[in-house]
Amino acid sequence: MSYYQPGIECASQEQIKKWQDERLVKQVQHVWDSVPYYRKKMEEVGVSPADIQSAADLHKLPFLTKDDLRECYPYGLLAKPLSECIRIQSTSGTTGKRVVAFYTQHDIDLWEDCCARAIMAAGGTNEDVCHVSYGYGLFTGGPGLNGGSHKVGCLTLPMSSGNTERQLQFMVDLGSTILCCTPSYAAYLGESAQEAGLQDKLKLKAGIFGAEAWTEEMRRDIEKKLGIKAYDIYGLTEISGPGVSFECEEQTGMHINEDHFIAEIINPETGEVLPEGEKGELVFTSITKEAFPLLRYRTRDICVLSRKKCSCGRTHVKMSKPMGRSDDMLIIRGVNVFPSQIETVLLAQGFPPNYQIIVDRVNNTDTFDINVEMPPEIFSDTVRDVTAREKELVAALKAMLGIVAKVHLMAPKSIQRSEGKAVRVVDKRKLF
Ligand code: DLL
Repeated sequence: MSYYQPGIECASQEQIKKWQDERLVKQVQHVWDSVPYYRKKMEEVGVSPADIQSAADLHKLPFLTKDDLRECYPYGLLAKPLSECIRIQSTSGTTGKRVVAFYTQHDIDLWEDCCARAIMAAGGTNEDVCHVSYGYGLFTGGPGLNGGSHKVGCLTLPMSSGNTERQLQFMVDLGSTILCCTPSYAAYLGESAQEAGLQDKLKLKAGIFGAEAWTEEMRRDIEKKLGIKAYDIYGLTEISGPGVSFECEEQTGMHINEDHFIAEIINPETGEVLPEGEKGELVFTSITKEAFPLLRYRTRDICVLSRKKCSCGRTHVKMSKPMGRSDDMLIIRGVNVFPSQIETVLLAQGFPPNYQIIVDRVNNTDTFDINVEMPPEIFSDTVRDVTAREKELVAALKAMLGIVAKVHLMAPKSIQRSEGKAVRVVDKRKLF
């Protein structure tokens, strides 16, 4: 079976609307019947399933946020009995603020279909060797693209991330033609291939890169180093994982799989729904998922939607690359990091909450430094003791965030105080 589904991906606007209307009505009834938390939220705003007759009524439903997910952790939003759920995935990196998502077999199927569509849009067929270097495990990148690759019928290499030398060796030996990983890792693989003189031995033709922001300059750099066409892919754990939207050959935005997800753009301050073409926060409603069907979930990603006709023939709405966030989450080396997690670790380790996070991108790799003021008692310790405290702090931060930060311990009162909001984050990356 082909996962480029002209009947679905190129359906008329009327057909898409019909699917969305019917599926939304069913989905609202499903969550009302099976999730007491949802029912309460809907009752609080005086809405019942009878009020939702079509997608035009979507705005009547309350928003759902990460805070709701945390409040309901772990099983509070589950809409199917555990006996019917077969998988859990979780957001990248974090421990303190982990979000868990559940899947039935049906949910896995539709997620893998979405990833298969992305692979087909990048030119993938059953002749391809698909090299998946996204992390496997709780992170959705590896499992999602792996499943999509199987559905397309590619020969799938479940490499996961890391061990760059072996990645390149397999790429050459097995003739990988499609690479799936974060753009940062793709850039690193490209650089390493160049250094090892392997560029001419690579058979790669396309790459499917996402999970973090990347610029057109970075795209060109990766394309040149790996000799490929590089495609963007977007998604988030809460809405299933990668494949919520993906680029086609026109590369003017990512088609959202509208038969599964309804997208809205809202004003992040007021919650007002904005007309097509206006920039705002992206909100998703999943209309076909069974186990973890989120309605009007605020992604915090700032985007623009466009229904301009696409030369590829797909009719599904396109979203721009995310242009920022409406919260303070940073994505560093593909991992979601909240400044509040860093503060939690500092306080637990006996440091004052006087710190500054400095993020930059050097040679397409994120650098992550944290300047931390020492309390006077540590400052007066011997150099050896201070070094030991620094090591402990680095380890505790790694345990919390899942990535390593370079910590710089500084003298008390050396970080500039602010008269207004403290400037906790200095993000020097050019991401958008
Ligand atoms: O990053 C899922 C994914 C895996 C997407 C592999 C693409 C490829 P989370 O860890 O839950 O899930 O992080 C979701 O990452 O809200 C965006 O802020 C950001 N993000 C994802 N894709 C892109 C992209 C995965 N293509 C959060 N460009 C989202 C920019 C992206 N940001």
